[in-house]
Amino acid sequence: MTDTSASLVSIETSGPIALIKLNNPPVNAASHALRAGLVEAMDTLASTSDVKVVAIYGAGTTFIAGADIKEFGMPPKDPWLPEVCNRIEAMEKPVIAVLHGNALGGGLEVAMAAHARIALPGLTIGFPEVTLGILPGAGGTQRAPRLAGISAALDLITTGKRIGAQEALALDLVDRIETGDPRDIAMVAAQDVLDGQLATRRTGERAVEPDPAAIEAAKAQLQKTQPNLFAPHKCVEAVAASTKPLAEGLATERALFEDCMNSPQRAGLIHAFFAERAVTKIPEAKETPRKVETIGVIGGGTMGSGIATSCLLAGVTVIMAERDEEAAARGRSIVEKNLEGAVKRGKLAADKRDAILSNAYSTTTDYRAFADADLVIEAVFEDMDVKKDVFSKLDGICKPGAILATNTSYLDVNEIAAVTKRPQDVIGLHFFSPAHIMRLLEVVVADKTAPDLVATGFALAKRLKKIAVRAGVCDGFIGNRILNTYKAAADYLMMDGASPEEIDNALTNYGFAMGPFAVSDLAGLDIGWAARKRLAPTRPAEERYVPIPDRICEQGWFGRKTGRGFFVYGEDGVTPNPDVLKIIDEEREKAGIAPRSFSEKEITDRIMTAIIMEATTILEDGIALRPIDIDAVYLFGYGFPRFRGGPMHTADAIGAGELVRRIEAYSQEDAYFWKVPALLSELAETGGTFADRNG
Ligand code: 3H9
Repeated sequence: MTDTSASLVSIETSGPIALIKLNNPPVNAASHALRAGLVEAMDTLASTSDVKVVAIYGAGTTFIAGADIKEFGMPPKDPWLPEVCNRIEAMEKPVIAVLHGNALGGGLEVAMAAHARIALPGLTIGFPEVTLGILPGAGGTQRAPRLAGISAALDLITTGKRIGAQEALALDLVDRIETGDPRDIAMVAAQDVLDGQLATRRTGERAVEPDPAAIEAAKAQLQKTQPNLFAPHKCVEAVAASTKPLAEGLATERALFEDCMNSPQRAGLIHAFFAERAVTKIPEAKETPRKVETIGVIGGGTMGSGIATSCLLAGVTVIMAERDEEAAARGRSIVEKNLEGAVKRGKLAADKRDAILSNAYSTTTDYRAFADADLVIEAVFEDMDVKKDVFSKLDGICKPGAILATNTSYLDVNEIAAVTKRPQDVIGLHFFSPAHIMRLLEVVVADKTAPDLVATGFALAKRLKKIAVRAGVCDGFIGNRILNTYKAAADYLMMDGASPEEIDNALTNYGFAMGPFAVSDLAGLDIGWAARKRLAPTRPAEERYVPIPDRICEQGWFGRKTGRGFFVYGEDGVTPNPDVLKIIDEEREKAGIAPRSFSEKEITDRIMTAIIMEATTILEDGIALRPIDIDAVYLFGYGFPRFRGGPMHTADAIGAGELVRRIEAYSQEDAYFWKVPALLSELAETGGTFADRNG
């Protein structure tokens, strides 16, 4: 046996069998070097007469996780992945692919260009391209229908969903499932080809059964569910071309792929992909996290129960404290309902749920039950005195080294930590409701928080399958501080002439999951009301105050939970609240405001400018580490349109100069609210971008 190359692509030959090992850690991305190596290997083996069969497999944990996303946006370098796939398919000698770990996007395309595919049981396959704003551009839209049929190919390609080996086998995307080491399986499978035990065939030579009904159904569905997105519609067009001869279909795919690559949505979605990973790069990353096996949760309301559910689903033992038995029972029933939801969604087996409830979850009315807990998270009422009381009690009860965390969404974590004798063990872990569903976790680092505590927060987030973002202490941290400004801008628009419905519609048309007024109704208008009352004594006289939300709360309308807020939540759907429209008219009249109309563009321009303005001051204040951290907070916690990449990515797309111009124009109306942050002026003057500051 000879190992002819120690590079990313190495060949090992054994008589008539050649094995190609791909070794490009961590995920064997099809970078330029890997692509070039694969073509070189094909050329070498084509002319090695002793070799009769070729098998490709991946080293490490995976086959190929796709094209190298880091190369997107750079000048393309030959050979492109489509050429690599075509070269593999064109081989005279049979080529098989052995798939383990992930065969995603370009990885699956390489596999489909081979003449047979063997899967290992833990394999995940899929076409995530659409989630990156592109389409499978290396023959995936042409070869998947040839193997799995148009309907199944459309489903995989337009959703980006990932499936396992069994499902791949059922769809004929793989030919066999074998258990063992990828190299050994490659060797055996190659021998099987030689022995006539494994059939091989070029995918491109297969015919596609036309399915116009499936194409039309996919188009109609996407028009309804994804009208704002560019790539899914192009995916359908590309798959529709698969009934043409291969070369023609591939040419159509290439043209549509280029359209996607040139779309700003592609840049936004890829930025979102990297944002999810960039946020883990924190100064404390090298610290060893503390052990967290048992967690105490204080408060069994929606938030506390959501946190408990999230921890239980991750295999952590939870003790939940409430003030009396009745409240504890209520908390328990919410956790049970949440877990039942997980069972219904297929995320949890019913017997596992029963085991969790009997072995890993308990309730108490006595904080002494937390004596041995590794971490206690309080999710009690948002009131500084209440929180201080909780923390001083925990300080007296919890073991040394236990982590004391607050889930406060606004309050000063330094002040809370100061009531304990162990401020180094105090941290903010700000979950978002519903906490067992929402992916964002703000890890709020107070002045004295120990570095290993920060690392523990991030490790816990990973375990809970959440995205942690490091934040400093200020009123509202990253997310809610921006939200306050966002909501104020929306309130000013409402006061000056736009209706809550018009504002929400403008934002949802822009791509937000929900508009600001629907969000307030969902969160509960009483929460903002309490915060406004708390801040009233310190509110500067120059600040413009919109009394409409207070007037709504005075009626006892707190949003969804009371059936009424900015909107009415009736059996026949959600409609504008006519009484709120009356309140708005009254308040405008009192303030002497003649309402004017706002176009959708003006609404979104003002709101986006307000968001970016506050986000920039957050950066200046050092509350967020980098612009991309702010993007992650808004993408994963606030329903910001993913295809726009987050507020700071959007700021770069708008341009600092234009943002400064807008703020200066708006400040003619309200110079207190609209102020140009120094950093934005600097970027406008120097031609710099926020992206330059992502490190
Ligand atoms: C495509 O294939 C287009 C084609 O149709 C071709 C057209 C011509 N490239 O997620 P992790 C990095 S589009 C470059 O933390 P995990 C990632 O940034 C592509 N880098 O690990 C991270 O780097 P760092 C379609 C990539 O174990 C490190 O690898 N494919 C790529 O939790 C570890 O990643 C996809 O969309 C990449 N393709 O999950 C697959 N993938 O350490 C995207 C990862 O510096 N990838 N990195 O932060 C994934 O879904 C997950 O990474 C995977 C591993 C499941 C593979």
